[in-house]
Amino acid sequence: MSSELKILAVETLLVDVPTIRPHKLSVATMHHQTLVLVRIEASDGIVGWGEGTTIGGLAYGEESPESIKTNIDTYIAPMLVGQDPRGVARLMAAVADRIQGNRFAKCALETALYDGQAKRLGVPLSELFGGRVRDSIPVAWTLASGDTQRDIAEAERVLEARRHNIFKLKIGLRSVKDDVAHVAAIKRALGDMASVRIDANQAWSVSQALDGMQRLADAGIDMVEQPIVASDKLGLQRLTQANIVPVMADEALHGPRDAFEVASLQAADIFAIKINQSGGLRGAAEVAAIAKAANIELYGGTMLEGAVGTMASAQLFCTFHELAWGTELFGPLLLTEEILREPLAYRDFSLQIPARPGLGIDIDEDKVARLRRDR
Ligand code: MUC
Ligand code: MG
Repeated sequence: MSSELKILAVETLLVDVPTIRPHKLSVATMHHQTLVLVRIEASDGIVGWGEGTTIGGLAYGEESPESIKTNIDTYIAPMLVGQDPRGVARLMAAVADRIQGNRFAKCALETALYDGQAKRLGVPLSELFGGRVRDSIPVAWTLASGDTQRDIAEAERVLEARRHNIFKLKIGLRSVKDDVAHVAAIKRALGDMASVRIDANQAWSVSQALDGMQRLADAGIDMVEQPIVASDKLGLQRLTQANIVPVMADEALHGPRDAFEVASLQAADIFAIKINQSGGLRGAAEVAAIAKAANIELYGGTMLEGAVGTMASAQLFCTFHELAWGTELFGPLLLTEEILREPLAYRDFSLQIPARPGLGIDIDEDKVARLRRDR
């Protein structure tokens, strides 16, 4: 590699964007999302973008938007500036050797490097992961207004617009009985036109989960996501092996090591693959490979990222041979502000994946500059 090409700057931007309505999870109620964007500029003029967005400050994970920015700016960016941007694997290996944890920060940086390198090579990012097997992917919508009638109206609206026919319901704040009544009412209203699933975000005990899963199965719910605390993999194993309704692991998966443990224990039927939770695109691809080897089905998860993280995820997920449960890559649709010159294309219940080089998106840098928090 020529030594002339260098990384000139690594910039981390915090961008606060209001949500279209309150988004209620068992761990947090979101009124806005803080996008953590990374911009890497190289001496050939190529700019790569990445995203390390999380949910609810420190409510969901152990990295906050502010810690991601501080740790990149203070510790990781200085390792990258002046280096050749073409050696993505080499750079990320050096970062892994010297930086503990910080999966979201690493994901944002790795994505920005891959975006830049794919643009340099003139190929979509998916090509760096073996090439795509599909040009669009199904996208679920999360109903989480906290109000049953409002959720039903919202579901009917997006179903009618052929935007989503898979719905994930956020529960865990109320009693199991009240939550199930809410879910059952929505499923009754939508009938066979939609797949309805729930995500309790770790809210239940094992016994609550066994009770809740039976009631949910009776109501026609297709799958339950992370019903119990992430660290209890044996509990997840009990729920999976109870064989009531398919169980998806989400927060239990922090990269390949966890994936191996959950797969070895046969503690999930489905993995939610998330690029940020996995520490980057390569980590996520490894999680998916472990799932495949263990005959665990795949679902493309989200940390409610904006357009950058959403498209990075899509560019990876479209390379998976099987994606039995679709994806939930709807993050940008939950936000009131558009940061792309041309919005992502959602139609026919799917997200269309551009074939242009890199992530295939065009960031409106003026808009981002207006929305960013840190100056
Ligand atoms: C999660 O736990 O899956 C995904 C969709 C949504 O509404 O929240 C996220 C996080
Ligand atoms: Mg989840």
